[in-house]
Amino acid sequence: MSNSLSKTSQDLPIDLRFTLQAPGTGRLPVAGDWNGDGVETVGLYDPATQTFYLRNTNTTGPADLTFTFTGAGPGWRPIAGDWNGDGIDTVGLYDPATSTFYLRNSNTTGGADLTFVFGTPGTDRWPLAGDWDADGRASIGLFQQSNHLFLLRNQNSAGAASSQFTSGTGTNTPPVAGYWYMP
Ligand SMILES: [Ca+2]
Ligand SMILES: [Ca+2]
Ligand SMILES: [Ca+2]
Repeated sequence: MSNSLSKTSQDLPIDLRFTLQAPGTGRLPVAGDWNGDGVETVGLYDPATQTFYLRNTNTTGPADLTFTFTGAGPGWRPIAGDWNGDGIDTVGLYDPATSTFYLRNSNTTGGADLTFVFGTPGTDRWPLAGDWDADGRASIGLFQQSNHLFLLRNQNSAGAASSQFTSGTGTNTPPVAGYWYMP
C-alpha cells in the first residue's frame, strides 16, 4: 500500500510489502476479511471488466477469489464490508454519477443484493464502509473530496446521513476506513 493513502502521517513505516498477482492498469484497491478468519487482506477491482480479485493472505500471490459484479458500469468505485453481520466482508460498488450504492452479500459472480441512493452525485464522491455504530454490520458512507465532508449512514438504505463532519486538508487525499492506518 502507498503511504499516500495514510490519513495519519507521511512517515508511517510500511509493515508489509507484497504483490497481488492480477496484472493490469486502472485497478482500484479494496480490503476486507474475505474468509472470516479475523485478518483483513487485500483485493483489487478492475472497472474495465467489472472483476474483483481478492486474496486471503497478505503475501505475494494470485487472487483466491475472482468474480464479476453483474450489471456494474464504468466509473463505479469499489468498497467492502460485512453488510449482513455474518463475519465475512463482501464487496460493493458506488456509482458517483447517480450516487447509488450496490452491495453484494457473497464474493461470487452476481448482481447487487442491496441497491439504494445515498447522497448526491458528484465525481469527487468516494465511497466508504465501516461499522460506524458498532452493531456488527458495516454500512456505507461518502467522502466529498471538494469540501472534505464525511457523510456516514448506519443503515444500508436510502436516507439521510446518521452523522457528518469535515476532516483533513489538501486536494488529493483519498479517504481510508479500517484499522491499518490508525495510530
Ligand atoms: Ca481473512
Ligand atoms: Ca457478510
Ligand atoms: Ca453498523
